[in-house]
Amino acid sequence: MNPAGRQVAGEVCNDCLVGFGVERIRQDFPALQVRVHGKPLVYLDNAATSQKPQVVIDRITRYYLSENSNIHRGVHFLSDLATQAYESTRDRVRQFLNAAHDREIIFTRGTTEGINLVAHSFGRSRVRAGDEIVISAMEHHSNIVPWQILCEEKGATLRVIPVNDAGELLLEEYERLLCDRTRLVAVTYVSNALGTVNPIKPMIATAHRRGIPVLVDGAQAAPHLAVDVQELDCDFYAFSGHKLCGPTGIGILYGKADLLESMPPYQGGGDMISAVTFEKTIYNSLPYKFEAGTPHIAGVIGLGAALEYVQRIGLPRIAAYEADLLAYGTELLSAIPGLRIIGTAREKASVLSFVLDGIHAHDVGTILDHEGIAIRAGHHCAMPVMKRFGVSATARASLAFYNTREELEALAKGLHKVIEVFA
Ligand code: 7TS
Repeated sequence: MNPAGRQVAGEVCNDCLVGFGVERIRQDFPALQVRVHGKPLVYLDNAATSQKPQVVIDRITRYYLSENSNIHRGVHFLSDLATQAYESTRDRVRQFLNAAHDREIIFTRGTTEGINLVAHSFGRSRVRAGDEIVISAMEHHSNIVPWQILCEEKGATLRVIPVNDAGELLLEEYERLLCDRTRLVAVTYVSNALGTVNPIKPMIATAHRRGIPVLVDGAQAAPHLAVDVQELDCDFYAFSGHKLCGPTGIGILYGKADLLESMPPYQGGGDMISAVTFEKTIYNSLPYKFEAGTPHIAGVIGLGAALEYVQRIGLPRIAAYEADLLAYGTELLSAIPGLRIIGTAREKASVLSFVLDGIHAHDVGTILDHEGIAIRAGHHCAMPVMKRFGVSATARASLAFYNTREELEALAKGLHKVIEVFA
């Protein structure tokens, strides 16, 4: 409670511990008040991007209104202010991930750029002809294509951990794939297409027993699961701000300091150097070596506000609330005739991917849109896993902590309408 006795969003109060205080939380998100085709918006496309709370919008506005300046280079007041806000977000991210050092936190454009950074810098300097990179069958294209490009360039081979019919990784097959030629394991924590939560901690330990580093794609995990990179012992962890209540165009790559130290720069330019002559350039120290050019300063500052907001609610509470929602949504959808859920792993987070007998996912999405319900329909940038399940597309409802049971009931009602239209 604040001094006026008003409950502040995310504050742990008795009410929130009994229920979750979701109606109060929803008021923090202006976009949730929007009406679509004359109906209240039911936003179930959170795996694509989350909505933004007012505090994040306000923080970005404040930066542009009264703090706008470039960082790391000014001797003037505003530049100092912007630099402090930028660097204090780095420390907030370090705390969020429980990384050991601020210099292990690199600001990127998002998960995609984080993975490309590792593929270019680590990959190009460490991978040779005949080497192997291990990924899984449920990866987003962002964690497939950069490795394919690298393998093609180097004459290396991509190996793929298969999944069972529930959408769980076959861990014995994984162990079998690891060998002396494996240079890196790159695997997603949570699948965007299936919702599977992979057992990444034991998977990392398995790779480390063979001296193989592991990159974790945390794009879908960061909004739902508390992460401790030291406890997981992952070597790299990438995520995007925009799926976690933050702005688009900003993300994080965590890397262990000794690995990052040993890697060449990804891009050249301002800020990543300490001295330049035409004969030779001396690179800056971490993390700046990997942050060439003027960064997305407003995005970084907005991400800081988003992490503060999410941390005040608390990821363990978010995870518990969302687990209840997911179970309820699964129950509702399972009762719909002709509906098949794609991805039925024992450990799941946030995602309900499904197909309806004889109805294309895009038609499902279009009819639901008329009801004000936003879902995603398509291959979810995970074409190989669609193929694995024998479908070209699914309809996907993906949840956030501001969704409600009533919204899932609206989804189920909308799906009955879809079936009626095609009857
Ligand atoms: N990895 C996973 C597991 C993802 O779900 C996504 C985005 C990415 C990487 C790429 O993140 P970006 O922020 O760099 O684009 N996934 C989705 C999705 O499921 N629908 O839209 C984007």
